[in-house]
Amino acid sequence: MGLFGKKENKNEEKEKEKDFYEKSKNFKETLGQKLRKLFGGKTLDTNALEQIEETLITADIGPAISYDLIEKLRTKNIGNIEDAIIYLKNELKNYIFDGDIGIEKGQLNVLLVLGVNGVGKTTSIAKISNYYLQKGFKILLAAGDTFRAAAVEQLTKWSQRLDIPIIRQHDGADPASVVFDAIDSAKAKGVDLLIIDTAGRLHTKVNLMDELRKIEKIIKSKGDFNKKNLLVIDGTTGQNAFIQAESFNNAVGINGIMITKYDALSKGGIVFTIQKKLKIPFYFIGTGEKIENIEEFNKDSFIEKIFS
Ligand SMILES: Nc1nc2c(ncn2[C@@H]2O[C@H](COP(=O)(O)OP(=O)(O)O)[C@@H](O)[C@H]2O)c(=O)[nH]1
Ligand SMILES: [Mg+2]
Repeated sequence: MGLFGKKENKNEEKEKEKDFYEKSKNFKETLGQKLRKLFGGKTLDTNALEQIEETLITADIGPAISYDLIEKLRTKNIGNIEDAIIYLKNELKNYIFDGDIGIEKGQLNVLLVLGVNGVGKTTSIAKISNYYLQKGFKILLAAGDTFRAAAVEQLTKWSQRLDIPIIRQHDGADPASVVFDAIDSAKAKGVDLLIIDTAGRLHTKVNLMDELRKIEKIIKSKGDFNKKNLLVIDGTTGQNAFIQAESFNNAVGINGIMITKYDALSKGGIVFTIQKKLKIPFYFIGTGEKIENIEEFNKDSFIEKIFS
């Protein structure tokens, strides 16, 4: 699968996707559940260690890290899975880190939300808005995904539900121009947080990364404020999410990541690979389709989740 996956035929695909998540919820097993099912009550021998390694890899933890972990585990003479899980949990904490998004009230913060179609950008923007609304932030949204009429509508609906203003132009408008207006408006209104939605794929000949670079340039030209690029990745897509992180990071730079769909089939291990290779912090986890299904990323509770 390429960077943009294969999502085209919108509605039908979306319905299928929903169906898939609904069903998969019942089958979702955490890494901990899998390990306990395979090895509970058994003595861990060399064979078992190899199988544990495989199980880590299927949870997207990546072959290099999985290999490291198992080699360390081998020297410890741990005989049962519960002790092995305790050991793995502790070790894995060395492979990830917490990040602080660094958004404070009383100044203009601009959050540029990036990611391929369908990962959950617009939904995440609604969740993040709600999260900061509760902290008393004054928020403004910008409908920068002008390439799909439905995208502008979707964000507009959220803005109505949350009762926050939105800057939008006509479908197909230049997103850089939307961003230009949005920053002026944010300054005029004394907004604490401007959140900009972007397209995940362009239905024109324009290259997405060029388009994003243009938006970046406009933001920079608007002065000096706290600007963060937030990449949204779908936790169910595994290694493809790593490719996305690498591509967006190379093109425009990523300050932090939100991993979504952690309630669905997510294996979560991709967090380790991304942090090891790209050293990018995770700020939030999306744990469902509802507005309140958002958590701040915390490495200890993330590891607990994986092994729960
Ligand atoms: N289960 C689940 N679904 C999510 C989550 N975040 C987003 N979605 C769903 O993913 C689909 C695509 O979301 P959308 O925000 O439109 O993605 P975008 O194309 O990146 O803007 C929608 O059906 C959302 O409800 C999440 O954390 N968990
Ligand atoms: Mg969207």
